[in-house]
Amino acid sequence: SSKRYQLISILAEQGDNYISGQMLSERLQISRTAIWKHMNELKKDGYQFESAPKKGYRLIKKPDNLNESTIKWGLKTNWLGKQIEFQESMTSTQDIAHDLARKGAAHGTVITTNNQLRGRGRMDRTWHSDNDGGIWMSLILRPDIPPHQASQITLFVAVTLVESLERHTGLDIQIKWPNDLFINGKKISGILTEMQAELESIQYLIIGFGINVNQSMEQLPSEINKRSTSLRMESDNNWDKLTLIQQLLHDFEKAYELYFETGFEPIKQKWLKHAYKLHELVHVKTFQEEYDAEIKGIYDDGALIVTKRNGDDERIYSADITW
Ligand code: BTX
Repeated sequence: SSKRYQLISILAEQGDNYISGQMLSERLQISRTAIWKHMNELKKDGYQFESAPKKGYRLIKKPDNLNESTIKWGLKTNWLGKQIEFQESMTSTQDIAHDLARKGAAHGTVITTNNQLRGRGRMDRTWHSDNDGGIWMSLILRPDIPPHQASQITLFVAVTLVESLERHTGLDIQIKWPNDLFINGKKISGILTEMQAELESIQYLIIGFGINVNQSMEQLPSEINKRSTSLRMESDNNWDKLTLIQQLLHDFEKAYELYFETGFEPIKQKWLKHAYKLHELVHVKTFQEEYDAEIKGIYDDGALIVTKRNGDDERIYSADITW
């Protein structure tokens, strides 16, 4: 309930200080008995409170498992994650997100789970996520942009995830067009952008991303474990998913606002800074043809620009790039 989250955030604001039951009751506009009931529910989630006569209450411990309230507690965003849908297990956060968005879920709604039974990538490929080693998340966004601008958003998301993950883990991360993140030549994350749009306007975007966080090599399926990796494998550190999620959401919100202020150019520059195989020869496979070409950059509409062997530049909107 929203009163419960308000209660947690008020207590969190106080830090080590006590706040009186009277004060809580005034700020939340509920009775002291109701507050006490909410606290009992929160204890079941792993929160611990301390109470002292004449002083009131303070929060002394928050649970470290992932759920709606632990993600919200200490989340420093203004609109991203005000609504969070969490379940221990989901078919795919994308599917749940589409469902919620159709029913009118707000811009900034976050859907996340500890494991997906049918995680998917582009073109119905499987995204292996039936374990709690990763972050599996979808965001519902309702930007006021024309549908053709949505491909910029995919590149924006890639840049934002890279910068956030680099900042908090210290690792070096590259972007493989259009939507994969790589560390040391291995895939660590994939991004899937889906949208519901009319001719002129976007109804909603669903940004899905999966990040391998704490899996060991053995925990990744054998079909992919030579080509993929996790933050833990690259850093010898077990990462706290809850903290990473809160940092990601906070960084994402800031970057999103900045993108709408400054436009695509800064994103493009950052993208190029992190581009994997820039100016190198790769193999391009589109629906129509296959050829070798050199990666030259990206275009404002999100297309990849490659230079073919005969010197011609080509803009690519949909393709698999390999080497
Ligand atoms: P993609 O089609 O570019 O990549 C899918 C390919 O990546 C697979 O065919 C496989 O080779 C490889 N792969 C599968 N699982 C993993 C993994 N865990 N780590 C590394 N490589 C893998 C990329 O699609 C977009 C993926 C988006 C996933 C998120 S998770 C939250 C949301 N819900 C959902 O169902 N999908 C998105």
